[in-house]
Parts: sequence; C-alpha cells; structure tokens
Amino acid sequence: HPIGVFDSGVGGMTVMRALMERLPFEDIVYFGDTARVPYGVKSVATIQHFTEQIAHFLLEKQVKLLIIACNTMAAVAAETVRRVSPVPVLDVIDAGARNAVATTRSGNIGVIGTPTTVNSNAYARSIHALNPKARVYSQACPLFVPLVEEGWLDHPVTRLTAHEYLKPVFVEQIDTLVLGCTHYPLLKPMLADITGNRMLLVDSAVSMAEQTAQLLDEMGLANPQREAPDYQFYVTDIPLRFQTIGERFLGRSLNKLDMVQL
Ligand code: DGN
Repeated sequence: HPIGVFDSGVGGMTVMRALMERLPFEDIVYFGDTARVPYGVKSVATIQHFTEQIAHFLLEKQVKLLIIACNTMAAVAAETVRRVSPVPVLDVIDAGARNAVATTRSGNIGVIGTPTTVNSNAYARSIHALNPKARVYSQACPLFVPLVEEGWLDHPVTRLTAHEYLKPVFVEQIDTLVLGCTHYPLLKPMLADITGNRMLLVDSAVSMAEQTAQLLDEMGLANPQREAPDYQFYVTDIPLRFQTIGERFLGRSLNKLDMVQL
C-alpha cells in the first residue's frame, strides 16, 4: 500500500521530496488541491471541509498512512482527518514541533509560517505539550510563498523581505527556527545566511520524513528493499507554471500527473 501525502497545492512537494529521499522503497500518492489554493486565507470551516474531502480521496486509494504536508491544514484540520481516518495520520506541525524541542538548547524556539499557521498557535501548543518550559516566538511571513513560487530563492527582493521579517529583536531571542511552511525549505540557504551560523534551522519537511520512517518501522509497515517505487500525483488544476514550480520543489521531473475533481 502507498503512503498518501496531501497539501493545499504544490508546496507539499518539499515533503514528498524528503520522503522520497528518506524512504526510497515506498510508493507515494501525492494530492495537491491546486484549484483551491491558497488555504491560508480561508475560514477554518472551509479548510476542514476541503481537507476531509482530500482525506477520503486518498483513503479510497488504499493508503497505509496519511501525511498532512501543509502546515495550514495541519494547524486547523488535523483532528478532522484523524476523526475520519482508519489509518495513522501524521502532520508536519507535530513533526516540526518534536524536532524543535529535541534541537533547542535554550528552550527559545522561533516559528515562521503563513498568517493562518501563526495565528492558530498550533506550533506553540504542540511545542508546549512536549516541553511546558519552552518559549515560542512566532512571525508570519506571508510574502515568502509568492517569492518562492516566483523562483526568487536568492534574489535581492527576497533577501530584503527576509531581513524585514527576521529582525534582530526576533532572531536574537531564539536558538532554533522552525521553517513552518511547505515553501520555506527552498529558502534554507538564504535563511541560514541571514540568521547566522549559530541558528539551528528545523526543516519541517525533513522532520516529517524522519517521523514517517520511525512510524513505519514501529508498525512493521515499511516496504522491503525494492526497485523503482511508484509515485503518483493528483491535482485539482494544472495551472500554467505548475510543471516548472512542481519540479523545482521536487528536485526532479514530474511524471504521472493526473487532474481530478473532488
Ligand atoms: N502549504 C501551505 C503551508 O504549508 O502553510 C502554504 C501555501 C498556502 O496554502 N498558503
């Protein structure tokens, strides 16, 4: 059975990529709701409704595990998915929070994400559940998503924007920074540069892949070593730049792409 991964659009392909690298013998089905992205500006009820539709779609594909790759969906709809899913559900916020708590030395953790993710306080809740003494500082970075989709990964405009969001008053309080949005791993080199070499960056996509590997092991669900796993992509729309952006996120060419309606 494949692993089911889903996102509000193309961004979850950073999680898909991390999973492909960490778990090279697993079949993976990806679902991106590209017709309805961005979720970050929608109401909680709508995000929960859309998320539940996607979960049902993937469950019909007989997935052995559901992975919520989108931070915005994980922030407000993880419980909705857990309620309807007979298979285990993992989400990026829980994975990133666990990694951050394990990583920080000072207990002062910074989180960056979309406004919905930051306003939901989901990272702070998850981090405090693991370590009540940790202090969480967060910063919404709404301009990062369009800048990354534009491909401006090391562009003066992006650099200026990052300096604006990551002001010294924020950065100097923390020793660990969680990249709490699917798009941010592509900015990692620039963010590392701006926050300085003592900052510990937590890539929530890599954390997710690590947690998935652990769970598959524990449950005895991991595939044995084999050739050529199957990767299937479903999206609800194929916009103009989809191939370019998708391949940039995935780090390889995008085959087996189908458009579906929910
Ligand atoms: N995938 C979303 C996230 O991780 O928060 C970013 C894109 C969006 O829906 N705004």
